[in-house]
This record gives sequence, structure tokens and C-alpha cells, in this order.
Amino acid sequence: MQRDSIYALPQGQVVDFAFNEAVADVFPDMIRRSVPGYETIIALLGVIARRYAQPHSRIYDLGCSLGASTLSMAAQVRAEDLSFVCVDNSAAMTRRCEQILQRHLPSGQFQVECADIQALTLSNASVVVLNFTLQFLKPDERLAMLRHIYEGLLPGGVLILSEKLQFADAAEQALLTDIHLEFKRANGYSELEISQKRSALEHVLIPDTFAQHVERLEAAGFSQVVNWFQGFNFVSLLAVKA
Ligand code: GEK
Repeated sequence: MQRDSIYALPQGQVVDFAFNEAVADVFPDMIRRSVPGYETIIALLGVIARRYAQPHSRIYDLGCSLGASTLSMAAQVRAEDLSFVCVDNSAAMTRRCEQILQRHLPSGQFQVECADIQALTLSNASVVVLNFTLQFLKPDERLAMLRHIYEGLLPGGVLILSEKLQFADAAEQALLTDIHLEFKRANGYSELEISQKRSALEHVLIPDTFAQHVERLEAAGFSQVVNWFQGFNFVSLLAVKA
């Protein structure tokens, strides 16, 4: 695994974060050292998919990056005739994702598309995963995305939604932000790396509160929303279509 040192040297002007070749090269290391609980979420969402995957249906991995969620689900699901649809709008990611999945899954079982997930037509889905992807969409376009997913889900289908959270209570926000910084330091990121990455993400990753997520999922039609995992200011929700 290549180590992430993208923000290790001072950058005259920190530009907005993008999922480019340099990021794709170090992505597994970057996300593991930046998102508390990432590896646990990946492993456990496979178990959730196992519970909800319906025979002859599709499983969508939206904002798939290198396909970690798909690999976990593929290792767990037991229903027959499932196909995986992995979508990301970064060609640097989808090229690598295709190669990784080819090494692990039968070729007829998956497709990798380089596309905007907002322009996708979903159908016959039993499981949809948005693992740390919705937070990169414009806030006013997020409800439409969830409605779109809801439409494409079969009855009894689920959305697994993982996100960075922000908190309405200022003290809670300050505390969990601080603990998250400590997590990054503990994983070897310097103060310079932490502050340059924060500037790069400022206008790119816009987190919502837990209440905003629940309200939006319900507005999209989901009948049950469960918080199944939280690591500091990162959460994963399970939203069920009745
Ligand atoms: C994992 N799910 O390893 N359309 C398609 N892809 C998008 C869009 C969009 N509109 N916006 C962002 N992306 C993965 C990790 S990373 C999370 C997901 C992170 C893609 C973007 O190119 C990137 O690959 C991914 O969403 C977000 O479980 O880096 O914090």
C-alpha cells in the first residue's frame, strides 16, 4: 500500500481536493488513516448486504473509488444471480477499480462505470451503497439523489449511507473535531498535512447533521432509518424501503 504524503510539503496555494491520479495511488492508505472505523464499516457492510441481497437483483456501489465495498459484499452475499454495478466519476479510480475487481470477481458478475452517480438510472436494486460519497454532492442536490436511489430499489431493499457528520451543538462539534484530529495525528499525519487537507476539503466535502440525514432519508421515502455504526464524527446509516 503506497503511503499518503500528498500534503506533507508546504503548498503555496492549496487547491480544492480532487480524486485525481495522485489521490487514487494512495487512496487505501489515505482513507484508512483519515476515516475512523473505515475498515470496520467496509467489513460490516458486507454482512448487511448478505442480509438484504435478493436473488436476481443488482447491488450498486456509488462513488466506489477502488471497489472496497463491492469486494466486501461480494465475499459475503449468498443470493444467486447477483450483479454488482460500481460507479465513480473519477477515471483514475474506475481504471484501478476495474483492475482490482478483475483479479477477485468473475467478469460477468460486475461492471465498473466512469459516470456521475446523479445521472445514473438505477433499477432492480436490492442493496445500494453510498460509502462516504453523498457528502461530496452539492447539498441542494442530495435529496434528489436519494429519491433516485429509492425509486431504483426493490421493496425490502436498502441503502447503506456512510458520512462524516457535523453537529448542531457547538461543544459537541468542537469535541469530536478535536478527537478526529487526534486520530489523524495518531495515524502519523503532521499538523501541516492536517491543515492543508482541511483547506483542500473545505468547499468540497460539506457534512450534514444526523437530523438532516434522517429527515432527508424519510423525505426520500425510506420507512426505517437505523444508525448502525459511529466512530467519532463518522457515521453509517441503514435506510430500508418498505
Ligand atoms: C469506499 N466508497 O472505499 N459521481 C460519481 N462519483 C463521485 C461523485 C459523483 N457525483 N462525487 C464524488 N464521487 C469508497 C470511498 S470516496 C470517500 C468513497 C472519501 C466519488 C469520488 O470520485 C470518490 O472516489 C468517492 O466518490 C468518494 O468505500 O474519499 O472520503
